[in-house]
Amino acid sequence: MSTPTTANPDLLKPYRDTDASGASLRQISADAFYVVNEIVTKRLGHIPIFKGDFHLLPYKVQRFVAEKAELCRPRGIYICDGSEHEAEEITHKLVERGMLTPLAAYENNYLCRTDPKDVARVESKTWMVTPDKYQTVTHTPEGVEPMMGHWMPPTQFADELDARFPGCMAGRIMYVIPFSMGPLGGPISKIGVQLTDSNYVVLSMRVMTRASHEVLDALGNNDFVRCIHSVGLPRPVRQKVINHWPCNPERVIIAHRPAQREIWSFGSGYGGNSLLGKKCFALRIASNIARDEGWLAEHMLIMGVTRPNGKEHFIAAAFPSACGKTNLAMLEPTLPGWKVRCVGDDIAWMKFGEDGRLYAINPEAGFFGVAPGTSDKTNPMAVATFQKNSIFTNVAETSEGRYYWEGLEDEVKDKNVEITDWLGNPWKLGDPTPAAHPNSRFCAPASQCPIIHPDWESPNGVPIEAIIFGGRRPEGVPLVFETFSWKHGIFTGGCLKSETTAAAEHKGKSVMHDPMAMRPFMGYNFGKYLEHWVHLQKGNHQVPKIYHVNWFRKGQDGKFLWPGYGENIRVIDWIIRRLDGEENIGENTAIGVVPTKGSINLEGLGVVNWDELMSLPPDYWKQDAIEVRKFFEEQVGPDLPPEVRTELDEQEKRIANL
Ligand code: GTP
Ligand code: SPV
Ligand code: MN
Repeated sequence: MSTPTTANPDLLKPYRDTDASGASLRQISADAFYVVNEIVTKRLGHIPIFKGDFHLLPYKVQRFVAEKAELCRPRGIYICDGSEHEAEEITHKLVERGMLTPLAAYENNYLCRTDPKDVARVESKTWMVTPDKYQTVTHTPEGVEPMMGHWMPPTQFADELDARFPGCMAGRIMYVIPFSMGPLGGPISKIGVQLTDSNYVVLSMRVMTRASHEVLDALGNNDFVRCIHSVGLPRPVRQKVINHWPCNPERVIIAHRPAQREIWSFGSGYGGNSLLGKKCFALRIASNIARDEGWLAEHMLIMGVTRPNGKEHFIAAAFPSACGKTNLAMLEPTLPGWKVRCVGDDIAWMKFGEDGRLYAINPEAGFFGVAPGTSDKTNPMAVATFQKNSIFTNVAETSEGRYYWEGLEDEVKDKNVEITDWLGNPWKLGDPTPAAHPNSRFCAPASQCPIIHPDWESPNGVPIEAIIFGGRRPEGVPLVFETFSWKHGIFTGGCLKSETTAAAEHKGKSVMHDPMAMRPFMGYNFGKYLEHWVHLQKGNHQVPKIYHVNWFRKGQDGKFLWPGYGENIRVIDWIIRRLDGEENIGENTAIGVVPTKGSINLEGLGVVNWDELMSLPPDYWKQDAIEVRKFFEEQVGPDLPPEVRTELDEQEKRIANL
């Protein structure tokens, strides 16, 4: 491994250095640049480059890598090129080490088991670092903890970093992953560089983002989002490493500096904690960029729905984590003549075009989907997607080399097949503990989805006509309703609530506020966020109609009242007919326009209790109105935009008359 001593002559020219917000543009002379570059390469001199050519990196990336390498002290640096060969090499190593197990029944599918203490996002340890507290959180009364966003002052952040990152990669390799969120070079796309000491993260980022060497060429002198991730367990390791999964659960921190477009993650290797392109970049950081630039970064799926008449409509939908986005995005319609194609299953970046329509791209390149509940019956398209080149984390495994989880009971042909649960213990059908962790996930390339939309990589995106909000609401909330206006839709999104799921650390099932399905992902003051939405209705902007759905209402017997999954096309049909201007299929209620009896096609469904499914129990809604008022007063308070406050007041009056 050669030790670089001189600077790359190509780089010996003046360059423009912008801070991430573009605020301070300063010029550095060639001389000054030479000095800086000398320092950078000298620093790096002690750390070998295992792969890639450091000198071919754009200068800003060199400086980023060198600084962080100096801080984290890895035993070597590996610059990823995103190639197949690279993935094979890393996979091979992980199989040898026992971190990945090939699932022999498929092509290039692998199982990974984490340390059981590292299985989900950790909301309580996720922070936004801003000089002013109220850039991050709303003004809440004394003693009321803000629910949306966690603020950390910069001074504390510096201490927290100092206590964790120096030397944190000792004995490990620091991988450098250049990646693009969105099609490379697209007008809405953005570039990031993630440093990580987890090779599992490298393999997953390859699937979830467009990670390649071309990203560096496209980057040039432009800025990029800086992502620094460490499992937080330098070698030699003192504690026992479980399942070959290094992590440091007691010391987890996931911190964002939005002004610097920078993400620091320590201690966890799983999901949104470590695949920093996903929630950290594409939601928390991107929502800040979006606010500055006048667009939206949202926790939404994007689907194209073609009706029997051949006309296609694009819809975006925001549901909280583990509430059905992946399933809706890949829905297999039960109604004849309908076709659904998937653009994205988790995140949408949306920007108004010159024609006034709202265009959405999926910034991701893969699906990191909830495994339990996914089957040929519920989501055959997801199943088809992950038959090859996929990583399964914390699922169970059969002796035939297949994956297994709750929901696949009927698909196990040989009932005597041996199953090993996610913890590595023998498990039998009917055992009381779950075979797979409830937040176990598949990680699969979106391009493998049989119904991926032909325009899913269109750099300009697809035009959105409707936005749907929804959550798990076991009682009171009808299957579907249309909101009265853009502003009423924003208010309704702001009221979003859902039963908690295993996607985060919350224990037990309780209905929690999850406004706009963004509570865990809010990148700045929620009141300002609502204001940003409100102000998008201007000029020639054709704002989408906004709907609310609830697949999860339960009857007296505790069972779901609605069959869900592929049958949800019936609700989409109603929504599209409304978009088309069919007035007589809806009736005004206190909370919005609810389907008139019989206006949703239920043909062939068997018994559906329409009245129970669609009713608005007055007692429930009066109680809810009090709670919603309290939520907005306490949690948003003076930051609540007047337009949304008006909606709150008016809905309260309507509900009082129920
Ligand atoms: P994240 O990836 O965490 O953002 O989740 P998601 O919103 O994409 O949720 P997903 O589609 O993975 O669904 C989560 C769980 O809800 C799975 O176990 C599904 O089987 C279940 N689910 C999805 N759609 C429906 C539905 O229409 N009805 C019912 N009853 N369950 C559903
Ligand atoms: C979610 O929790 O909404 C997810 C999974 O999509 S994670 O990437 O872990 O955030
Ligand atoms: Mn999600």
